[in-house]
Amino acid sequence: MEPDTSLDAIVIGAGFAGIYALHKLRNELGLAVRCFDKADGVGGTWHWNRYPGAKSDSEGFVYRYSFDKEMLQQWSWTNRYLEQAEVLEYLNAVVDRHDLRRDIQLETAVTSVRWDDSLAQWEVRTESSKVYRSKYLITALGVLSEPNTPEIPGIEQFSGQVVHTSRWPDGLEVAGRKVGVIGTGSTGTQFICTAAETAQQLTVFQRTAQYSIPSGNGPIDQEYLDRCRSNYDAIWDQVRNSIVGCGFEESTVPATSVSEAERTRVFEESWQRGNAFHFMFGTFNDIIFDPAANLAAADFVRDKIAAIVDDPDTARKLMPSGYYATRPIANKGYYETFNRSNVSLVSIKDNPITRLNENAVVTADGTEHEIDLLVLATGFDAVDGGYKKMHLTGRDGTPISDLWNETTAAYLGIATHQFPNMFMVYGPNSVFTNLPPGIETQVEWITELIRQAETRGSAVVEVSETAVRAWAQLCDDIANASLFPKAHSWIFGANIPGKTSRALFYFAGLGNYRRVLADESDADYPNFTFHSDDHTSLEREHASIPQ
Ligand code: FAD
Ligand code: NA7
Repeated sequence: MEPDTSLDAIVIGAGFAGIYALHKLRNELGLAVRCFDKADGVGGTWHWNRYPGAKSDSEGFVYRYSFDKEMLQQWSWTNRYLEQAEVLEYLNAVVDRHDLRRDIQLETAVTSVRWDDSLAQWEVRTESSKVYRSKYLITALGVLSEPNTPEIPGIEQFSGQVVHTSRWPDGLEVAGRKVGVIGTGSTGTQFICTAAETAQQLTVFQRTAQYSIPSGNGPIDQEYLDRCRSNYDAIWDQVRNSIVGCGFEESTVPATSVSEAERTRVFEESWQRGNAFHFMFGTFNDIIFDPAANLAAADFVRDKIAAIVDDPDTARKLMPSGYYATRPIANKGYYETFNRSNVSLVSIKDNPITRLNENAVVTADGTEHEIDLLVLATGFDAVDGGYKKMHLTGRDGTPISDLWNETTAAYLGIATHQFPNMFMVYGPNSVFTNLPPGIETQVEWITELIRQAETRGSAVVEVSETAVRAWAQLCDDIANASLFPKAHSWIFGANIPGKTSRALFYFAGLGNYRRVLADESDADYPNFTFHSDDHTSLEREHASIPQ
């Protein structure tokens, strides 16, 4: 089949990142762009994750794009946090407003991508064996897109349904059913709170107890919307200069600098206010750095669990014991849910699952926990999962999985050596933040880099290996100065058996991250090489400055 050579850029993924990349590259730079997604609708995360209770845990006023000022004034939402359907509707509206749908090709899984050095182009092959070539490749594959599905012995004997939360089929109801759920991360806890309301019986299989902070979710009114709308310039300014980009000022006060009574007062105020990011970053500034501060926050949550949960044994099982240092989890009434008579908790740390039989989950103590629906809220092969799944090869046929075998890394989370003209949105080592402002930051920066390449008539833009390694090291160093690596979680790849655990994010905050990006572009991209149009000579127009 003849390749389609009509495109300047190919975007893979039609979530927040891919939609914006298509808009910037096509509508602003005037490139010929096509966006592929294997899903049958746009929206990425919000297309795939339709489980009961799916919602944002960033507050709605900052879980959106900032670029479309008119839309910020017009678009409404109903609760402090956004329901899955609301985000999906919003993203579809963005696609239509900016006339993007005609260049989005759905139900198109990209199965292999190859850099062709002789043509200085990317060759993209889809599941239906169609081949496309383009100068630029934007991978917007999503940090939480590739499901982690554990193998459970006996699954083939189970007569009920097994479903991963990120592949929830339309129309699947939990009402009146005997539901088992494995996983108590952000997803599992959201599902548990909602499913408990209608399931006949909900059995929660918990491996690691989590710190769940009240979200404070509830309806918002017109006054709230008006306040957001009239303050948006200031809101985005604050977000872009903050650490986690969640729309509140991070604290500058160490927990260890105040009395125990004052600490308790501040934690209580945040607990009542709601928002898990606020509890971790808005109360004190040392919770993820200082073990004593972390212990104070953790003890506060444990005391709450003891006070909320009626059954002492259930309360004991729900109490987390390690550092409070995973991505914060927020729910409305998570611990309260375990006081319901139709909800039971099984600690599979103490009593592991051994197998499924025809109608039950069997645990090591021999108990058969009867269910007819098993929900896997077991998370994702985060950040690089989608890259490794796609057969992606760079210069000299180097597979990305080989390049990342030792160190999964990308300079600024955006580019890696051996993969010229390929720009990742939220590749490894991107900034740890509320994602939409992080995504906008990256897409805007990538757009400017491509604009530069086009203005210079460059055929190839490539980052130096030195820069990639130095950035990954910096991300490790920053992470290692915090308590984050001490908790077992997907933000270090530690949730996937066999995956090397290392910093998959830059933890110094959005404000600092944006300054690093600005320094790179203001200094005329010292860590990138722009090769001339005569790609065979690979003549350097631009010297790379090793760090
Ligand atoms: P995605 O939305 O994941 O989109 C990636 C797309 O790429 C997918 O549609 C996928 O089908 C497609 N794709 C991947 N590989 C291929 C391929 N080979 N071929 C074709 N298509 C491909 N973040 C926050 O900041 N705040 C929140 O409150 C929040 N809540 C979340 C709740 C849930 C349940 C989940 C799972 C994630 C949440 N996140 C949250 C993270 C969320 O993923 C991001 O906020 C954001 O939606 C990511 O957008 P994206 O475009 O980068 O990736
Ligand atoms: P997470 O945070 O990775 O949580 C996954 C959960 O599933 C967690 O409780 C895991 O326990 C559990 N898990 C994973 N594998 C197994 C196996 N094999 N057996 C038992 N339990 C298992 O994913 P989420 O989807 O909840 O959240 C990801 C992000 O999405 C989140 O941060 C938001 O941004 C939205 P463990 O803790 O590993 O013991």
